[in-house]
Order: sequence, then structure tokens, then C-alpha cells
Amino acid sequence: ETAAPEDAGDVAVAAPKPTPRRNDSASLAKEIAEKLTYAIGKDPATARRHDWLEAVTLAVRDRIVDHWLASNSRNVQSGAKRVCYLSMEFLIGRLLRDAIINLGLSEAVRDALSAYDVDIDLLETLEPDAALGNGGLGRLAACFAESMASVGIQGFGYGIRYVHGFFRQEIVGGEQVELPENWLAHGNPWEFERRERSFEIGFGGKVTTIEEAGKPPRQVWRPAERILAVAYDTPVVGWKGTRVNTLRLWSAQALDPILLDAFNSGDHIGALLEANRAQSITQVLYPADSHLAGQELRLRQEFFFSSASLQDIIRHHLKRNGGDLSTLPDKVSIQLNDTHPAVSVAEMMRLLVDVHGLGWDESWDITKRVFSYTNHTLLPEALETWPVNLFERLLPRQMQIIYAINAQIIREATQKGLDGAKVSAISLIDEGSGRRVRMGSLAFVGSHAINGVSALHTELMKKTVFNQFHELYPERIQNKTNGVTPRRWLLECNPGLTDLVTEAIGPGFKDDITKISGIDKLADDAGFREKFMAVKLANKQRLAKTIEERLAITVDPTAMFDVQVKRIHEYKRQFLNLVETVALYDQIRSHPEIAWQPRVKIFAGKAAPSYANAKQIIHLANDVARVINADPSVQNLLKVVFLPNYNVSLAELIMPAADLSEQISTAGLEASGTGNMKFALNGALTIGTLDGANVEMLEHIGEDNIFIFGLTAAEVAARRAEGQSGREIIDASPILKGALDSISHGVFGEPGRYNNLVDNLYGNDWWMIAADFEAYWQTQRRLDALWQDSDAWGTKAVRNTARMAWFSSDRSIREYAKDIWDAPTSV
Ligand code: F58
Repeated sequence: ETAAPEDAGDVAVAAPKPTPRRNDSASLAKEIAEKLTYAIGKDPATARRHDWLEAVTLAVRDRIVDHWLASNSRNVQSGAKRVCYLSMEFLIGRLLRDAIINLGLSEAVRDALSAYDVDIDLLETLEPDAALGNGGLGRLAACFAESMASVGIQGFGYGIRYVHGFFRQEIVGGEQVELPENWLAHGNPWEFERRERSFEIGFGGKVTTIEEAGKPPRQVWRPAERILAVAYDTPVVGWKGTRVNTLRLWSAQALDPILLDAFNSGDHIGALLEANRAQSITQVLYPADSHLAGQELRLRQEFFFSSASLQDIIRHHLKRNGGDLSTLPDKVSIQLNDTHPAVSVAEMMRLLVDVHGLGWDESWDITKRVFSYTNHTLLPEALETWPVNLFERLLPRQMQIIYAINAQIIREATQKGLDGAKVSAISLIDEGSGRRVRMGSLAFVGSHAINGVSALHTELMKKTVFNQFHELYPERIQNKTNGVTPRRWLLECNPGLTDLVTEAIGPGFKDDITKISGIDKLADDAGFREKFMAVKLANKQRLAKTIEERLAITVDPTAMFDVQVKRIHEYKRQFLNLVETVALYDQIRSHPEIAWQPRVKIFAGKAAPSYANAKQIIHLANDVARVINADPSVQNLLKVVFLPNYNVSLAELIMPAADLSEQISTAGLEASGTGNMKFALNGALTIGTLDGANVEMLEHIGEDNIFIFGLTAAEVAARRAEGQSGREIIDASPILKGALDSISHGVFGEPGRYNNLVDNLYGNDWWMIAADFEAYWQTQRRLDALWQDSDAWGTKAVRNTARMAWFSSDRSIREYAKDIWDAPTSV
């Protein structure tokens, strides 16, 4: 075993340590040229832009490595609690600017490169956008990883090194086309392969009972299939580089790369079959965001990274703690990011009981104290369950363990007086629709703390999905409202605003985002407000340029930029926004006497490839854009834009350029939202429902500065229970009816193309689009009126930025550290 950074090596060498890299621009300039020459093998005179990017990345990386090794030796010395964040997804985005800003190298890098006449801003855009995630859940994991490093937690991210991340979206003839993503095509300078850090992962096979005289019987799992999980480490740089943590992603490899016997006997393809089969586990990210993938490969992925991570955690603990596993909960916390790693509960029990020989009760106690679980959705179609027979075939020993846990939980419940129906509600096995393992329940019972991601969501968790568990274990559910890292989502994406705030109140807010409230008192200061809106305008010009380049649509940067960017889903109600857009288009044309305010409606987002209605919504957005943008009668008042291939980098361009943020999900269905936070932090006003973290944003920003409309979660539940259709509402609203008619009658494409979307509203209006339309429409018109008063708008915009500090992921992470992990910060 050679030395991974957090370990002492097996060869003690008294070699002198290399001198840490220096941060002045002259040193950087020299090293960049050296990297170009000796690491990349290019002459600066003939190097391509990608070569320069790699050279800069390697030079910056050297500085990160200095901090990384220092952090790792501090970890060993302090022995402080480690927090392991297990997540199937890390939606990282680009890393170069993040590293440069967090290390305070912006000016030095710029100066160093100007000597070669190379522009760092341009180089940064050449970096591929690491998209190892679908949306909010994966991006939250990335924000949390950065915040753990920034607030000084010994954090470890564990996930999967997908060869192909989230698909690339193109719009062809108005429709989404999915293309493979290939972020590793030109290599990945941020990762360090740790071949020595690899673990065997089994699948299938049999469990045998071993009986030895005088000892309790033991279970031994002999998997039919065994593959290797190999670690790839990426440094996670915190603010000021004070701490650099590790993101460890697992890659699947065959134990034998080639079956030589088969190859030699002429079966050249068969010789590689096993290797291909093994590698397929980490080939591609499942692109379904809110419903079950359900395939065997998905369960393989889940177990693969769970088992590798747990084996790594146990190995490390044994090595550092004299081989004593009883102290594991004092030294490690493991956070399960949704149920995707929930099989970890059973695998931990297997490792403790079968492999390390601990007793069942002690193991169960350790397991519960180590794990905690975050729930991110209440949508029934997204709650993970697996068929018992698939589970049994793939993970026979884990299935036995789940049965044993289940028996124990049911015993406990019965002792506490629970009756039949209540007992089947808490069973880990759903006996209803074919027998299925409930992963949420497994994660719940195996954890000491379970959290929702906004106050409302947590309350709904207690009342709905985990109602029976909450009765049984009333102390376990807590709330941890999401947050976003202010480094990426303010300092890096909005340098103009960062400089303005620095000029106004000094740079202290960069270290402590709560200090940004210092600009609140300037909201009524005309001079400051104008500068604030000038920054906004510059950001809008930047976005307008991208829209022109990518779509050949000219938008007026002084118009209101009204933005809805996120995954496309019925519950997020992009359709509501589009119906309002069409209604506005009709009204502008039929009422030219009204003082309509110029708007640009901007949409972006990907639909799951198998989600037909979501794809229809994308098609409609593009159809509506095509027709409206070509109509000279509304040209200066309304434009519609669908920006293809929404990803982290595009978000960094869009968030700072928005005037209005659309957070209009059907109340009770958006667990938290995090885009809502990024927009408001960058001075956009929100139009939104009382859903997810919008509720808490209202409390922090104040009701004068946010535009809330629509049914509450309780009202939605009541209407759904009544099964009310939208017909009456539509018939009573000429504006809504007119818009729906033009959508179904072929104003925006063939007649009938959108019948399905429209008919749903006349039917049971499940997503409350008809029900909320009038309130939404009126609120939009209030916003038109406000837009006319640019001082009043500017004041509210400033207050949004001033009052969003609480939604920093540093705050979220500190709460997890204190209430769930019992882990020290600032180590
Ligand atoms: C999101 N979930 C929530 N899931 O929808 C959002 O409200 C919340 O802010 C965010 O998590 C962070 O807590 C989400 O993004 C997924 O993408 C899963 C991916 C794997 C399949 C199931 C959905």
C-alpha cells in the first residue's frame, strides 16, 4: 500500500519536503511556462488554448496540493471526527475559477497570463462542466462539500466517477435531443487515481452458515461476481484554501482486465466481456430526476459505491484507532444523501457482523449512531423501492439482514402498542404491489437523525411519508434548510456585484456572508441603488450576448429578464409560466392601450429522456418562442428564449442577470429549491408559491420584497382530495381559456400537438395550473407596475441580496455539524 494523502506511507523516507509554491505572479508565470513545456510537452509559441488551460490548471493545482497535504496531516494529528457524505451525485461544474478565487489567486493568475497575452476568462470557459448529477440534489452535495472545507470540517465526499455525466441537450426542431456527455475526453487534471486504494465488491452468489463448536453460527456471503472499486480523489478547496478536503469517486474495474485463456483460444470478444460488464457500472449517470429508474444496473451502482465507501471508512478507522470498531460513531458520521446509498445500512451490518465479528446488537447500535439520512422528496413516484426478488438475487446477504432488521423494528413497534395497519406502514417490505424493499424506511431505521431540507418539507415529512415512524421515534426527524455556497454563487459568478459590495461595506462579507446585511441600509440610497442596477444591467448585457450568439435572438437588456431555469417537471410548472406567456401575448395584441412592460421570458432545463410530458413542455416553450419572437406586433414588449443545455456554468451566467426569479411549484411538492436562493442572492425578486424554502425566504426577505401567490400546501392537498377539475375555472376565465385555446388550436405548432397538456387541466388539474392561474396572472401584473418604478424595484433588489445570507450552505453545514454529526468546525 503506497501513500494516499490521508495516510502515512509504508516507506518512511527522510526526504526534504519540496518548498511550497509561491503565489506571486512572477512565480506563477514561470511555472505555467514550465508546465506547458515539461508536463504537456508543448512550446509556448505553438501551444493551443487547451494547452494553456491545462498548464494553468496544473500550476494552480500545485498550490492546492500544498494545502491538501497540510490538511491531511492535520487530520491525522487532530483525530477529529470525519464526516462522510455519501451521494450518488455531485454536480460540480467547472473547478478552475472556484480554486483560483478560493485561493485568492485571481490577480496573480491574470497578471501571470497577461505576460503571454492569454486571457484567463476565456481559458476558464474551455474547462468541461463536470455534471455528475441531475439537478438540485447533486448540486447541493457540491455546495456542501465546498462549505465543509470552508467552515473547517474534516469532510469526505464519496460518490461515483461516471464516465458519462448528465446528457448534453440540443434542441432540434423545437424538441429535446439527448447526446452523450464526455467530460473526460481530454483527461481530467483535477483527479488523482489511487490504484492502491481499491476494494472488492460482490454481487449475487450464496450465503452459507458456518457452524463451529462453541461459537454462534456465522453467515458467509460468497458472491458469484466480484469486481474492483478504484478510488479517484479530487481536492475540494475551501475559502482561502485554509482546508482542502477530498472528494473520492469510485470507478469500477474488472479483477482480471482480460481473460487470457479465452483470448488465446480465439475468443477475442469474450475475453473482454467480463471487463466490460464490470466497467458498465460506472459508465453513465441515470438521467431521471424525479421518478424511479428501477433497473438492475441502478441497484448495482448504489451498492457498488456504498460498499466501497464503507470498506474505505472502516479500513481507515481500524488503522487510526487501534483496530477498535466500537469507537466508530465517535470518529465518523455518515450522511446518506437521499435513499440512493440506503443499502449502506445493511452493508454496514454485514461488514460489522460477518466480516469483523461484532455482535448483532452492538453492530446495530454502531450503525444507528453512525448514519443519518436526508430526504429530498415527498413525490410518491420518486420514493425508492426495489423488488424483493431482484434484491435477493443481487444482494442475498444484505436481504437477509434487512429481514432481520425488519423483524426487530416490528417487534419494537408491537411492544409500543402499534396495531396491524400501523405496523405494515413501518415494515421495510411493502407487501402491496409485489413485494418491495422500501429504501426510505431502511434509511430511517438505520439512522439516528433524519432531516428534511426546508421547514415546510420537514413538517410534511412528519405528516405524510414518515408519519408512522415519526410517531414511533418522535426525536429523529429534524429540519436542515438547504443553502448555497456564496463563493460560487456570488463571488465567482458575479464579480461586479462582489466589487460593489466590497466598495460599500468592505471585504468582510467574503469571510462571513452574514455581513452582507450591511448593504440593507443602502437600499434607499439612490447612488448605491443605481450602481447596483448598473451591475445588473452589465450582467444582463453579458447574457444577452450569449442569447444572440447561441440562438440569434436579439433581446433588449433593459427589459425585465423573467427567468425560470431548473429541471423540467410538471410540479415545477413551467407550463403555468408558458400559459401566462401566451395569455400575455394575446393581451398585448388585443390591448395596445395598456402600458405593458417589456419582458424577456427566459427558460432553460432538461427533461428526463423518458418523461413525455416534460418533453412536450420543452417543445411548447420552443414553439411559443418561435411564434412570438417572429411577431412584429409585440417585438419590443415580449421575447421568449429557451436556452439549450442548462448546466452549472450556464446557471452562473444566468443567475446574476435575472430581474425576476420564477419559483412557482405546486405548493407542497418542491422540497426546498436552491435556485431560488441563488437568484435572490444576486438581486432578483422572486415570484413564487408558499413552497419549499420560499417560505423561509419570505421570512428573511420580508413580504414587501417577495411576490407570493397561489394555493398553500394544505389547500392543494384538500383540492386534490376533492378531485376538482379545472373546467369550471377555465370556463370562468376568458384570459386563461383564450391562452389554452390558442395552445391547442395550433397557433404554436400543429393543432392537437399539446392536447395532452391542455386536456389534463380540464381533467383533474393535478398540478393546480388552472387553480393558480388567476393569482399568478395578477401577481405578474403587480410586477409590471413595480417595474415602471425603477427606484422601488432597485430598493427591493438590494434588500434581496442584503437579506439572503442565512441561505448560505455554510449555515446549513454548521447546523448539520452541531445537531446531527457532533463534529467540530474549524479543524
Ligand atoms: C431536489 N431533488 C429537490 N432529486 O427537488 C429540491 O427541492 C431540493 O432543493 C434539492 O433536491 C436539494 O435538496 C433532486 O434534485 C434528484 O435529482 C434525484 C436524482 C436521482 C433520482 C431521483 C431524483
